[in-house]
Amino acid sequence: MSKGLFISFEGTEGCGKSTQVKLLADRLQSLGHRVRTLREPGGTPIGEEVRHTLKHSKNNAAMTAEAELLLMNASRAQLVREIIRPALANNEIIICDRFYDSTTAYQGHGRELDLEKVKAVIDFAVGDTRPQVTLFLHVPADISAERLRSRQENLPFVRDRIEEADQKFFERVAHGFGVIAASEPHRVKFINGMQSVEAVCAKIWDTIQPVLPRIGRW
Ligand code: Z5A
Repeated sequence: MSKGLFISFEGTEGCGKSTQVKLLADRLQSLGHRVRTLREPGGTPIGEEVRHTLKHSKNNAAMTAEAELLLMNASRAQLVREIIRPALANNEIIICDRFYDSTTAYQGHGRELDLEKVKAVIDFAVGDTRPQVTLFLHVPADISAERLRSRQENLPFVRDRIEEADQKFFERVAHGFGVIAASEPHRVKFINGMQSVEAVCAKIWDTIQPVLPRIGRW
């Protein structure tokens, strides 16, 4: 009998993942499912410290691409073993805001690290714990940047090392997500993130609903 369900959300910054993670979790919970929402990097006390180091620490400016790759996967290795595996064994639904496709896109394509080495690090971090369904929210780069800008206008400024990368980096990341989606169409579902929040939510539901009966209801 299959155990739990593991769903990941992927896409470039501001594509609407966090908005849709919450909407999907609320809907599943209202139907009686046990749902756990997580984010990467982070999701555990250790992972949240690693997240701070990766993004906001005042000492992180000199971080190398290799250190970034390993820290992302240190956070992931902890999350998989501390939270995801026990929750799946307990028949819960995991919804994760980013998982290893982000490493392939950002550290592999974006930072231009060797893709085979990136894959080996990911494999070591996750073992056989992999999402059954990945929702790839696609928005063009200019919309991604615009959404981030408008959100930041309403929040106090917090420096983020990864967001300081140049435009070419983000173009490579966007290309990387396209390559991933094309290479694994059975798992990675392309969702047009340019529609209204409600329309994106409906499309996601159409994708997720058919896989729910496999794990039943509680
Ligand atoms: N990273 C990595 O390099 N390697 C890895 O392995 C992993 C991650 C796991 C995590 O940042 C960073 O780590 C990220 C990748 C890297 N770096 N960058 N740059 P994060 O967790 O802080 O943030 P994020 O994952 O990039 O997502 P985000 O910026 O929080 O955006 P989002 O969750 O995709 O979007 P949102 O918050 O739901 O929406 C953004 C805004 O758009 C907001 O104002 C919404 O109200 C609005 N919105 C949402 N949907 C719509 C629609 N449909 N229409 C119009 N407006 C909308």
